[in-house]
Amino acid sequence: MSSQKMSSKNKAVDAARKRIQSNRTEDFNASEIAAAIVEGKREELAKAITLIESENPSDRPLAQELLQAVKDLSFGKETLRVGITGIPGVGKSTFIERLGLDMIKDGDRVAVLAVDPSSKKTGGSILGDKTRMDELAVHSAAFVRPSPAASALGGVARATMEAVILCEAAGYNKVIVETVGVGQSETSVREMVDVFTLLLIGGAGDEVQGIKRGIVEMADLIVVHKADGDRIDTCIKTAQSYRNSLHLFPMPDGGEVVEVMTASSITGAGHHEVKEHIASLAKNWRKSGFFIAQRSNQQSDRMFYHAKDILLDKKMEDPSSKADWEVLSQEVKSGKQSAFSAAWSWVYKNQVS
Ligand SMILES: Nc1nc2c(ncn2[C@@H]2O[C@H](COP(=O)(O)OP(=O)(O)O)[C@@H](O)[C@H]2O)c(=O)[nH]1
Ligand SMILES: [Mg+2]
Repeated sequence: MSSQKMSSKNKAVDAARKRIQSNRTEDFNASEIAAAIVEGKREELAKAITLIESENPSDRPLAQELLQAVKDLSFGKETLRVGITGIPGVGKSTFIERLGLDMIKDGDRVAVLAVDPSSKKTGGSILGDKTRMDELAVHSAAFVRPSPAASALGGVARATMEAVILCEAAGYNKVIVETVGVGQSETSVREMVDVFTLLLIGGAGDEVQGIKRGIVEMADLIVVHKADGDRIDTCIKTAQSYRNSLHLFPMPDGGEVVEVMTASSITGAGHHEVKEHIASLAKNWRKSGFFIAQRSNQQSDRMFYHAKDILLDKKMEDPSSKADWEVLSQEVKSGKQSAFSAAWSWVYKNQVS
């Protein structure tokens, strides 16, 4: 890196630090915060996640400094990332409360993060006021983080990916990511977890459940949830019909059959089996090399998404480029230009070197 580039990067880090310091009472020192996170200080972890969730591009230099400092301090601890998806009301949060507490009984430390694409509209979050994780949220071996009310899904997903790393550095060896199974959010959650679990309701067809075929194909494990009371038989039937239709799908890359299980988070039935199955998938994948291969691919995909964001931010920083954007986006809105041609001319008109 040239000394000129280095000093402009340092300037940006300094400026971001000053801005943050002026907003917060205490000093923000990336290496100190990183050390505190690795020691397991929850407040520092929460503060760091807030920084990486910031939508303000001027917070990015400090965020990357912090992430690098954390990476330098944490060494290859064995961790497991579990994604839980399904429509609102399927019982994801209730399921996670039980799964998380069971994991803690096994000696794990558990972090729960949420990705909620609807938070922009509602201003709320899936974990929000009704977390349904009452016990987990206050447990000393758990860290429960509500979904950020960020504007762009890309932003939420990017921040969550990095939050996973921060939680692991803080000693949470199990990280559970909750996401609503509508929209595109589950695609990005798929890309940040090791085991992707789909929760379904018994007796309802795919359409009713808002489940796109593609999501079923992405799942490593399907749980027909709320298998209790007079719903048990229906749930068993639904599970069987999914098992039958999964036969038509190609064998997943990991080489493990997609199990369809039934469970209830009220009675606890099936929970032990689900937890054990998740552990056995991870174990088999570690043995076969698939676990590491999947994580490495996810790492390089993340670099790609980050680069896209950074390039766009960089171009927007240039005032004339920003002004062009406004003009062109008006033309797109009024139908004068196609979105593609406007984007093309915007990118090539003011090339930022
Ligand atoms: N009968 C039954 N109800 C459940 C179960 N799990 C959750 N619920 C209920 O389903 C509703 C939605 O649960 P919640 O965890 O908030 O769902 P989420 O929106 O998917 O996170 C709540 O009223 C829960 O009490 C279950 O296993 N059985
Ligand atoms: Mg929920």
